[in-house]
Amino acid sequence: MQRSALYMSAILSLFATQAAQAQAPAQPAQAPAQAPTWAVPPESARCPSKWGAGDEKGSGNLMKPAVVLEAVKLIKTGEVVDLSYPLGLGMPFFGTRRFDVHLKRTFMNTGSNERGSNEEMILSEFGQVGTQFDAFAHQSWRNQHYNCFKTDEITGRSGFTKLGVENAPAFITRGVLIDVAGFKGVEMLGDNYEVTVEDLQGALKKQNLTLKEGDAVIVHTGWGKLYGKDNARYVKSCPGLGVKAAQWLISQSPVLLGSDNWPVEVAPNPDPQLSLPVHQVALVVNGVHLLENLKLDELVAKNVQEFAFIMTPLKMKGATGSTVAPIAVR
Ligand code: UVW
Repeated sequence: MQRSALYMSAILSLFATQAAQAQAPAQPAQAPAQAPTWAVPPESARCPSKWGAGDEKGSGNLMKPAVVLEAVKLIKTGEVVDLSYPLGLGMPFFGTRRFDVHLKRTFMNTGSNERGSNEEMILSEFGQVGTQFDAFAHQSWRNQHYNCFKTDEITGRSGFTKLGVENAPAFITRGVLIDVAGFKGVEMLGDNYEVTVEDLQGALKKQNLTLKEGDAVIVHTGWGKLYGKDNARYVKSCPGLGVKAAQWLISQSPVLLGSDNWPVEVAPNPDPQLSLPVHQVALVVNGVHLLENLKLDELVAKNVQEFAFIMTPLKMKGATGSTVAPIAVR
């Protein structure tokens, strides 16, 4: 009897400790040694966005007929270069993402012509696998997204009710490849090399190009050499844009920022207190889309640095992004 009372009291005290821990505010794992190198600006500096209160298109607003007409002038030979990887076995995944294809094999239809039909069921995060385009629903600062939409006010059982990828336009614009790896004289930048403003400006100068409003700006790091070949290393870290480099590019008013790595930005960030801050700089603070896992080898091999960039994200209502198949045409 006495023993069971002691047992009960031990269990109750364990529950009490767990309940107290659950209620306690989350504490940082360790006290930061110094202030972080970047923080999300206050609401007053972010909202309303430069495209107005309630805007859901962000940089998509830059896709205007004049931009399309300028882009098609870059098409001289009609050569098309694919900028995406096939979706399927062997592609690298971030975290628990997946892409499972279940073939629904031949169904023989009735009729003398013996028509066979095949189709498939795919279980996947269509918004966030393969060559992928990030919409503004994808990232937040705490409970706030681009233009200060609040996560808990724009989410439903079947997706986001605001900022979903269906708000993105079809992109037909000038594409500019900034070959940072080439500028640095390497095939591939180091595993966590931070691309700087000087790298971008130096590469553009070497390429004799300047950026224009509405450009699809694509940064070549060479990291794509690992895609499908050493996936473990590909997703463990990557060279890419630092915060200042992303801010400088965004100050040039691009329609999107893309790269041949999985997050566009350097990962992990050199500041150990920050988790993928360029995702917030672009998607949350400035409303600029990101384009990840681009296949740039052919573009680089052919020395194509200015081209017509064409891409239409899938109109998945309320999705955080879209797997895409962009092309460069020259
Ligand atoms: C992350 O959240 C890491 O997503 P992605 O880099 O695919 O945008």
